[in-house]
Amino acid sequence: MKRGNNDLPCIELRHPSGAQLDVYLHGAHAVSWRSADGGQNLFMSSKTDFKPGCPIRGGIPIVFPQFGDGPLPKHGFARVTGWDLLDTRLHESGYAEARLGLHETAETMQVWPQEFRMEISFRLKAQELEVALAVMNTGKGEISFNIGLHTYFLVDDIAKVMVSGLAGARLMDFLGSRQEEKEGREKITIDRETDRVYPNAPDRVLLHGIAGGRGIAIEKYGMRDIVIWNPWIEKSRRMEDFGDSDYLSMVCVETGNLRGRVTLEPGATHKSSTTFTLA
Ligand code: TA6
Repeated sequence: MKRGNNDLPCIELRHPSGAQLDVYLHGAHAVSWRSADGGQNLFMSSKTDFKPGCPIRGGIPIVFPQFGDGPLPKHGFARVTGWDLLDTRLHESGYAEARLGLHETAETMQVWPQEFRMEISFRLKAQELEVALAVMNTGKGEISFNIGLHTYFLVDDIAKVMVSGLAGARLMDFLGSRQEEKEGREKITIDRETDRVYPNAPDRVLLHGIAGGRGIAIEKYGMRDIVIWNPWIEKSRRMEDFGDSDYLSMVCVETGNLRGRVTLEPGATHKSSTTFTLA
């Protein structure tokens, strides 16, 4: 564990191949993923804050228990709350793992009066990162929540980015009619502000054009939805913790139960994960 930006504690998870993942306890937020090939795979804004209570802009923000706007802080409180480091280890099957935990606090009970335990496991291999989530309902009543990963990928040039694997999938464009449409493109490119959800999306998509001209496979498990987001020019200018030209170097391909919610009976556990594999 090191002291990172603003003296916040940060875990450096290393794999024998040389791959490394840096995760802040603040928000259990992965801010850097350097694979064994030396490539940095996550975008981080140069203008982000590392202040308690503030979300970090970039990396892999955790969305829980709310996606988007609503009665809770946007995208929920998990990404702005301090998590506990449960353990780190090199697993006998060859991945390096860091496990972090979160449960209800007086602050979370004020905004979301539910008892829960949540764990996130980062499992790092040479060219692969799995992020696994588990939520346990430790209360006496049913709970219902969104959960997911708002992953910011580093790209060389947004004009060269392409997402494949969503052709024929249903979508809703948050910037358009918000009516259900169908994705007609085999290769989705980004040339404007993009903010669209693919409910019940295929479990595997490919993102082409991440830094170094590489591709990455994104495989979700127990997660229904995918969101693709890029703020483009005008929204970038309005975001204080985001550089005006940062939209050229990033794309969010988010995975989770973001449109739909998960409902858990007392004592039940929901497990979900996303595996990122460099192609
Ligand atoms: O996931 C897309 C989105 O909901 C966009 O509408 C945009 O607001 C983005 O998330 C970033 O949200 P944030 O709260 O991190 O600024």
